Amino acid sequence: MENKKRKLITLDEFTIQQTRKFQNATGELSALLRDIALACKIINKQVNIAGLVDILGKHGATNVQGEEQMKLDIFADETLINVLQNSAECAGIASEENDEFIAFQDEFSWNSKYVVLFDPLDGSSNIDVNASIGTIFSIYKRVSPLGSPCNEADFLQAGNKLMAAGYVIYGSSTMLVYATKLGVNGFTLESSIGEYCLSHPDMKCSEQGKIYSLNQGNTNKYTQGLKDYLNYCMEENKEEGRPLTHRYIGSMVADLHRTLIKGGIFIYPADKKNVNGKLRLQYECNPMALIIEAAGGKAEHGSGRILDIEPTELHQRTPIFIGSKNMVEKALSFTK
Ligand code: P6P
Repeated sequence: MENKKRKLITLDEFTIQQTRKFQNATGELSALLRDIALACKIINKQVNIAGLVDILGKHGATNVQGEEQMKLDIFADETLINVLQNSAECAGIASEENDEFIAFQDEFSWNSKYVVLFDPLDGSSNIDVNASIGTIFSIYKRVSPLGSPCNEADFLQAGNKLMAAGYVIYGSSTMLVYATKLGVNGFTLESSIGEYCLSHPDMKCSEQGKIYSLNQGNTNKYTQGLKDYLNYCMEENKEEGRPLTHRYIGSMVADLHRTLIKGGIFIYPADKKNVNGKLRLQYECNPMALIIEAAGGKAEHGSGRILDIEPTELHQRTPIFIGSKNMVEKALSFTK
């Protein structure tokens, strides 16, 4: 019999196949991923036509971080909230764009097993210059009792309790990448059929890379150890393949997606201005840390794993050194 042509595997088909690997899985996590994927298809449509409709530019408000909200930020946030509110699997959400978490107040949601945290449109300051931006999400199983609204404890779980995490990057193509303890898989949106199709099975972050990524404009605020590491990256050493290449898009999703695909290290350290770093733990650093660790990389805050941080506040920040295992270890040997 002739070989069957390789069939397109959609996100739904893939997550259902994955569910079968867990004995007592019920398919609820697959359904939740499908809901998030739907919300991001809706966001993707707006992102792609952002230049044509009056959705560019500033919304005229600031979020809990004091950052100016872009109109697309708000659209993305509201889209995710609306879709997840109607999901059978989500009890509530927390978002970069909202000061407090939102516990959905209907009996159906009270019996839902999961909560979702997200940065609805990371890198949104890049929207007007058409650079890649993205949605980042974390999925936790509730610790609060079913049959009642979710509560703060559900949203303050350490990253090592994550059930799944992922991102959608709105770039030259739209890709959804998500991780569970089974590994990391990437899906490219085939717009003509409206399906995310498996394009990057079993993604791995190489142990070594040639790219370092951080905002070098902040160098005068960095510690001496980090300055020494930057000099090491820029030093000529042919045997060790240096100088390294510097790439920085200023959009975490885009910088981390490149790091996952090509290897490298991404750093957003603490500095004199951002004493705890700039990036948020619960919906930027933890989800990316799960993905990179599940792909064989490393994600540290300077003296331990990002995923082991016990959160105390919803919007707390953390320094982050993330990417190829050997590069993270080398960087930390300078900064510790
Ligand atoms: P800086 C975008 O605003 C963001 O939150 C991340 O996506 C990105 O990695 C970082 O901030 C860029 O920060 O200070 O270099 O502009």
